[in-house]
Amino acid sequence: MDIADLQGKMVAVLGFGLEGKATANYLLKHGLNPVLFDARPWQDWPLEEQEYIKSLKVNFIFGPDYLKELKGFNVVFRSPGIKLSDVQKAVTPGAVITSQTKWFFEHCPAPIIGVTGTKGKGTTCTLIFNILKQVGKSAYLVGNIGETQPLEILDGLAKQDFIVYELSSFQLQDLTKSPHIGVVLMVTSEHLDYHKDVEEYRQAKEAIAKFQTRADFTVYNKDYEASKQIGELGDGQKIPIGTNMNTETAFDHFKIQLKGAHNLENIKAAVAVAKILSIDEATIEKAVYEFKGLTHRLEFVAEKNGVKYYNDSFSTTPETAAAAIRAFTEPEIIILGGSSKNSDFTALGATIVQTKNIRVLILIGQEAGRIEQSLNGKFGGRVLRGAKNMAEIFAQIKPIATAGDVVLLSPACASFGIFKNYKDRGEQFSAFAKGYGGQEKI
Ligand code: UMA
Repeated sequence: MDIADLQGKMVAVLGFGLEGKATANYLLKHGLNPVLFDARPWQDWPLEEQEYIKSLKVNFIFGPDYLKELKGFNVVFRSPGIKLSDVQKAVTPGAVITSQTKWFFEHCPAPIIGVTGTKGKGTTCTLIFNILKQVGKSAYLVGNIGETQPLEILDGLAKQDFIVYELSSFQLQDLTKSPHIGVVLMVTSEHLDYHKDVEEYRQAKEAIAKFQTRADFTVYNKDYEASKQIGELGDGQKIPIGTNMNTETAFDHFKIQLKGAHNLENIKAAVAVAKILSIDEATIEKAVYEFKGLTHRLEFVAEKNGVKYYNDSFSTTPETAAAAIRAFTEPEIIILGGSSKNSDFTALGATIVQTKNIRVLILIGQEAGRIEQSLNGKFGGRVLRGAKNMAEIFAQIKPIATAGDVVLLSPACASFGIFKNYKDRGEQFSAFAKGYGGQEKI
């Protein structure tokens, strides 16, 4: 289906967040007249958003019953946060359900390097993007990372450009085309509040490799069963990576600024992609050594009185928190907890018990109790609970942190309840660590 095929059709844009806005603008630019749908009632939109929506001069159907109004629409662009199954149930039979990502994949003239995995996607994509930029390629970084929106750039793309696409399971699940280079990082449990079970979550990611031809490539982490299963799909040329597999490039580990063993896996994946693209060793090395990582991902934020503070607020799963915990040999004070995503904390609990350099756990939010239970009473350090905001967390840290300690925020949980989102949580942590957070409060 091409843009011209949409003329005269009833086109719906579902969800008016980042993706919905980009999609609506793309359709409007092409002379179409989409109708906007969103579960959020009109009166709940901030005034400036209302003004913006009005300025588009399109019809919109907002409110909790929005999906009921979908009947009769021929083409529906779904935002990733809206469940595909809900949309399938709501549309008239025969309607085309697509999305910004699906449309982009079907129309992009440039090779797409797609990266998926439970965690590490953003870091790996950014490193690949940096390597491509380093060799002077015209590259774009798009997708779940949320920077450039793909439909904003689609019309201007040419064959020689490169697209680095961070793909979440929500974006991958209905694709019928795979990227030219598909990267499958570690895949474990995540988003079980959205997907029915781990199996559905794994299946949702299959499109990263399933539709590849022999001219394509899959880089996958063979250490994770689910990654291996996904990576082995399709006809692409397979490049497994993993802990026991060295990249041909020998890195000086002291020069790598990214922390943690899991980040070495991300580096290996990015290097494998660079090799497929025949990028020279010196360029790869330079990009790897210069890369400091992303904000809120095991980011070093401050050192105060010999105590180092690391912000890993993006860590919203037990697996990522365990990986962050293992990244340090110094005595650790760890902040864990938040709102629930139905995660299983058993393995995280075991990691905490086994990691002898953990001095203190500061447990917060709804999941504090379940995390404490996962320790089975075997944790030798101190457990502090009850802090209700970042000021109270730092009030607990101050009297106990001593020179040489690492204070790590790697919550293993979503942030809602105490913070607006993971960014807010990480920003507040960084501000307090640097000494200017909430000064008027303490
Ligand atoms: N909405 C509905 N019905 C629903 C759910 C949402 O109408 O059932 C509406 C909301 O009221 C809101 C709009 O849809 O107005 C938001 O749409 P969205 O949730 O799809 O969010 P976008 O703003 O379009 O952002 C999405 C991704 N969000 C999700 O996948 C939930 C962003 O990833 C992504 O950066 C952006 O597209 C650009 O591609 C966020 C994320 O949390 C950061 N991703 C998950 C993750 O990384 O773990 C997958």
